[in-house]
Amino acid sequence: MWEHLQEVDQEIYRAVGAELERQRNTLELIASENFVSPAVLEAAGTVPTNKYAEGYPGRRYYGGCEHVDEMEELARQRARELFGAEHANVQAHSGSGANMAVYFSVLQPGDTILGQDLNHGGHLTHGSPVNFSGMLYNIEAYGVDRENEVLDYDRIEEQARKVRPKMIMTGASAYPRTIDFARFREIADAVDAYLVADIAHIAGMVAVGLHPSPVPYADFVTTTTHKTLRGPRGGMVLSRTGELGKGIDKSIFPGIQGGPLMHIIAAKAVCFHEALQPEFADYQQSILDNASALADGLRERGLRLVSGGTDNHLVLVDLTEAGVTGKEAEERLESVNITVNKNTIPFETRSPFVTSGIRIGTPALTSRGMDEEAMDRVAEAIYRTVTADSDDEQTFTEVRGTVQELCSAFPLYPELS
Ligand code: DSN
Repeated sequence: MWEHLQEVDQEIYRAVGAELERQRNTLELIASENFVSPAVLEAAGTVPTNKYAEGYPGRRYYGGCEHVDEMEELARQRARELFGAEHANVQAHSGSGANMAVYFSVLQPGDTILGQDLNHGGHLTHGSPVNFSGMLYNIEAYGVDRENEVLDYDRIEEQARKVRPKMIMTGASAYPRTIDFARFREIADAVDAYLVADIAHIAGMVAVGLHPSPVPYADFVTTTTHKTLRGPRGGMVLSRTGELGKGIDKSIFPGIQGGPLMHIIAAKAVCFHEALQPEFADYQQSILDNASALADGLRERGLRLVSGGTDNHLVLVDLTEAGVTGKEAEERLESVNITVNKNTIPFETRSPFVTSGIRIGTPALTSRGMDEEAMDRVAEAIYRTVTADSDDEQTFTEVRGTVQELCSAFPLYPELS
């Protein structure tokens, strides 16, 4: 495998091989990560990487685009079918770029965006002061209720009526509960604002109807393609046809991007094809079942979960009572080959580099075939690791053994030797 790479560049060959082994031998619980299928992996490594194709199918600024046109047209058609959308732009290089394209298509610098606070589960591009969104626009942030840690739509409506945003951003990176997009539409209509749904985390569930779809309600739907959707790294924007769709196409190219990544668009088309198969709905259901089992396992052992549990693919654990910070827990778990990320929790008192929580998601382990029984073992492994004394080497050694057993029982990429 990778014999040319091995011949030309030993250092990168070794690093890529080591990364494959890391993915195989660790429990990947970062909620935004996944393992693509061998078909998506192959498509992402193919010759359209050589092709310039600025423009859109049938309207390119370069010759020789007939085959990449076919790939992009298939990706667009399949995306529309998968989400029931009128218009799809599959060229966005990332979720961040997808959100930027939406803002640039209908907002002016200084306009007001009402988005979910980063500390309450939102995303950097929904208005963080260190991100272009916070630098260019006037940001007002909504959060979750202090008591039950879920979105309070009446309060958000009150806030919207007060700040009169031009756009309301919905969607989150660390929110374990279902989002009511229909209610957000009512709020947006009440203040005559655009409604944008960033479904990067939940796109797979939305595609198969296991989370309510924002497509009937939102003016724009943005997503990445590599999280629960299990495609290559990249972004996409769905919208209605007409002015909104035309505006997005112009905003992505020539607005913020030049040549699209045609090998990645080919891989997105393969991902959408896979997501249209009946097995994909089973996979999404298993992600949810596993997240629910993991939540039960952690809660029953005594860890506090933000909002008490989960409706989706992730749980947010508040470690305050466990006596470790998010940073310490992430490092400790990494030392036993379990990968998670530290995460702020609502009403956080620590810095984003330390945090009081960890975010844990099940898409990647579910792709390896792990089930609810395996999730209980994972919950036990996490619980033992974060609550052990920091010098309890025996516990850490035992947990490493459990991780190795699970990784061997659910092998990753056996076809890559
Ligand atoms: N960085 C992603 C996440 O981990 O949720 C969101 O873009």
